[in-house]
Amino acid sequence: MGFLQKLGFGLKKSSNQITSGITDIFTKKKLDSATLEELEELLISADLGVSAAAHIVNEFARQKQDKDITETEIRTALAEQIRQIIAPCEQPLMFSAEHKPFVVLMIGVNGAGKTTTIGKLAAKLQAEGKQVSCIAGDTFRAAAVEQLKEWGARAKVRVFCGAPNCDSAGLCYDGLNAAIKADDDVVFIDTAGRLQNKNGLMDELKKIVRVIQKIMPDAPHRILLTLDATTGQNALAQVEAFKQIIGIDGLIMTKLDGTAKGGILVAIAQAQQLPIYYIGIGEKTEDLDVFKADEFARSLLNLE
Ligand SMILES: Nc1nc2c(ncn2[C@@H]2O[C@H](COP(=O)(O)OP(=O)(O)OP(=O)(O)O)[C@@H](O)[C@H]2O)c(=O)[nH]1
Ligand SMILES: [Mg+2]
Repeated sequence: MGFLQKLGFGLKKSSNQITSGITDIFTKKKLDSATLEELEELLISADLGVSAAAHIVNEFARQKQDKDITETEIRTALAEQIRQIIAPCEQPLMFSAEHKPFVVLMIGVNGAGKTTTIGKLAAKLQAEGKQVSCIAGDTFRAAAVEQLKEWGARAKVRVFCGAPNCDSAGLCYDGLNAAIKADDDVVFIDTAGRLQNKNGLMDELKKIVRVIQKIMPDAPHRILLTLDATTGQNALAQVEAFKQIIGIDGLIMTKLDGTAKGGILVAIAQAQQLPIYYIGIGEKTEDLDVFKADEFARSLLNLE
């Protein structure tokens, strides 16, 4: 199965909720203001957010009101409205050779998929011929280091790690120096999602940035926030929190497979002007791919 097929498959719970809702709303009914209101509520309940839902339905109504249209036409028109909202987020992440190494700091709450996504990206870049290393900055949990090491072994990528519970920023400092010495093209820094408390986590992230800037003043070249789609509306609050404290260059949304909350990607695109570089639809390397607005919008409406 290709990524697109898998995406359609993974988003089935989200798209079924929306499309069966559309069927219920429009069966034997006219496209009047009451049905449009129901449609808006449906999109809100599918996690697209109040603002995006209102915008989509208004545009849809402007074009289609009082016209006799089939259900497929309704879905196609909605997919196009969604595509327009999320299209600005479709931007390639260039692991530019101008920076050597190109340093990527991966952040996000615990369980969001940071370590897994680093593993997948490292494997992909390695396969493309880039020299990659990973720094196991999550020194808080021994299992986190092991997990990254397993990915590293699979991808044949070096993983830099320290003693259990060692200072994370210090480890990142040493890891980046090692990467420079080894002439790596790309370095991924894994971070902890959970510390004693939120302030502790945020202070540690800021400290990591300060410390690596002592070696490379323009690093990290990307700070990527990993978001778990299954958390729904809470993902919006996570973006805000990390944005305020350390700043974000782009997003990666994981676990779009098997959730009914895939619409959250649309809410985030509407609320934030941030690139969505990759989406994850499973646990394997091939289950991560670049975000394509058209594919996503059509899959969310169960269109081929
Ligand atoms: N189904 C699915 N599972 C995923 C995806 N991405 C990650 N996972 C799984 O989610 C779980 C958590 O992923 P991790 O990569 O450990 O998350 P993390 O952000 O590093 O978590 P902490 O280290 O605890 O902060 C793992 O079991 C992953 O296999 C995805 O796109 N789809
Ligand atoms: Mg982790």
